[in-house]
Amino acid sequence: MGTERLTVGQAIVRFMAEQYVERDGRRQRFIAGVWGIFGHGNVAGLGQALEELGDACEMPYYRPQNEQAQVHLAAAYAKHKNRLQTFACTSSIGPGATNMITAAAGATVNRLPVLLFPSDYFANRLPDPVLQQIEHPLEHDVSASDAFRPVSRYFDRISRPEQLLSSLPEAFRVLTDPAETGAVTISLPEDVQSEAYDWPEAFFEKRVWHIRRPVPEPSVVSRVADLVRAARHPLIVAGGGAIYSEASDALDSFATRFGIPVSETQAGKGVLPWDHPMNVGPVGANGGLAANRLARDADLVISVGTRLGDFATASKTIFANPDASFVGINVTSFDANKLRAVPLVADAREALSTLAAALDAAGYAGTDAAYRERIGALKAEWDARVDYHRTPSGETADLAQPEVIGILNDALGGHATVICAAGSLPGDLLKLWRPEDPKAYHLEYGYSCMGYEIPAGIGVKLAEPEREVVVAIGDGTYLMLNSEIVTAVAEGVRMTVVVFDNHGYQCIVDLARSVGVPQFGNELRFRDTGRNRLEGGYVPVDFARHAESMGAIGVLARTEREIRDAIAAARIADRTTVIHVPVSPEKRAPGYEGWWDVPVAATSERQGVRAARQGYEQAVAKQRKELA
Ligand SMILES: Cc1ncc(C[n+]2csc(CCOP(=O)(O)OP(=O)(O)O)c2C)c(N)n1
Ligand SMILES: [Mg+2]
Repeated sequence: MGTERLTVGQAIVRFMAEQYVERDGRRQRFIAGVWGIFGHGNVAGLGQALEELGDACEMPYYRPQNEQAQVHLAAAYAKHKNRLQTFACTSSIGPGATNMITAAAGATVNRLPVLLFPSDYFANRLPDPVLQQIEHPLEHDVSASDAFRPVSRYFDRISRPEQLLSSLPEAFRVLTDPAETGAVTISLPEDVQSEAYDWPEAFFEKRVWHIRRPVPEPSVVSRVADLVRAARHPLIVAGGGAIYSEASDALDSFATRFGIPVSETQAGKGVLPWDHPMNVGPVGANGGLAANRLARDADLVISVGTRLGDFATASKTIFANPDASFVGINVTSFDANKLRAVPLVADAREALSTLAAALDAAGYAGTDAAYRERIGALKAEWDARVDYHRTPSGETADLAQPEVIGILNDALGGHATVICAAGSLPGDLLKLWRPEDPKAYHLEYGYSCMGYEIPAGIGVKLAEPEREVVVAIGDGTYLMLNSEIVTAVAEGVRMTVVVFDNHGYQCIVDLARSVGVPQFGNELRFRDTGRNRLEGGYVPVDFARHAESMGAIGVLARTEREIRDAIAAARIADRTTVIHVPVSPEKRAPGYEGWWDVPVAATSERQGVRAARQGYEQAVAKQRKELA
């Protein structure tokens, strides 16, 4: 077999171009392109390679404004593609590399594949310390890139070119494995990146990675079927895995045939359309009235493709029935075993259809009429609450956030993808947004990383250009990471960014109040020099003009009419539009019998803190510690 002489950077580009995935007989390229910011670490390595080979390999290069953002973008792209395709990201050494770590953690937490190539200091060490080298005094082989280790599902450092021969295939195995996927990091010393090697030609042959759908073990299926048949009030909790596995049809028929209600997590919302008779809405700390009441009484909880984060379980208080049994359907054994569940380790779609067949074979007819009636009544009550919150009341000077959500959702319909990640919006969207397909609701609420939203909008738009995309973002979050608007403009991406301006971090204001802390540091206020605190007037920010300065269309919209007009114009605009909507700092959707464990100071001179602590101790007492 012949060889081909290429640099490490060139070999990576050639290799990535030949990696495909296949699931259910559908095949596609896995790496859609490479995002990167160049510096001395990668300009002669991956940078040179992309310039020379990118066109021939159909491996396009994209330039973000910030390395963190490119990884968010790649993760969002992968999420919208149900993990069947992603981007690779390259950075220079030191700060360029560490900028990617936050978003790498987000990808890993959310089980989304992203392939990262931070650069690293010289393997030959001759120029040490190279610009941006940390120089750990004790461990000479430690570099900034080592900080990727705890946030990656696979990490390697290439100190000799031939290490790629084993490292790259392993990287793709992890990326394309539904149970192992997350951030994969291959750190590339800047000298090695441009060194040449005689690669075996076979290394660049087309390779198709099969995305497995593990089937459940028959003995566990029959055990779970027994539990379902014995249950009177079963409840399904659907998470992101149900969407990635494209299990909507299987879940629909399972829930409909057996009369088992489906509640949803942030990642799972949309797996059934909001108006599906068995969709009882969100569960947990930010849950709705229907799902939370059903969860409280459920005698069997079947989770499907969820990591059961504290928001979904209301910090282990929402499944309050002491006799409840738990079943965990998950492709990842780690998640399937949570809540001490009977673990049905399998692909969500396969598990649901196999379980349905087992129940049919056992002659199971589903839940009784009384339970189905209760489900219908609770759902109707919840839908009416949602209507109520979404309808403008005229009670506040500026529109309230839930009202703006209603206006946007009505104007855009149930197939536009709404994107969000942090602040008070995720909770309100979870309760109030009404998706009509599984790709119409895109929340990053595993890492809840402020800054995900705008890059994610670009990622979703690149994944599905025909889709209407609306990024719902708080003012505080916008101020943290907005520069990818420039990228959206450069790439010709048309999306709509709606900035909910309530003068600061209002969800943390709410949280501070709940732990007895008065207003402190969370609003965007001038310094009151007398008190030396941030207690002056609001700092005004003109978000529309700010967006205009980056090349987008900027609009200020205060009323329902203005928002509707702005959305209508944004839909036919030739580029990205940013709509600045001032909203009431006070009014958000209320809680519905959920709880979130946030500790309260155990001692304080302040009466408010002591009162909050008392309430906290009562709430903590309801936590199901045995489910830890
Ligand atoms: C990167 C990052 N830093 C800090 C936090 C903690 N945090 C969560 S929400 C929030 C404030 C968000 O403010 P804004 O976007 O204006 O939304 P609002 O709460 O006003 O709805 C903060 C600081 C976070 N989630 N992510
Ligand atoms: Mg805000």
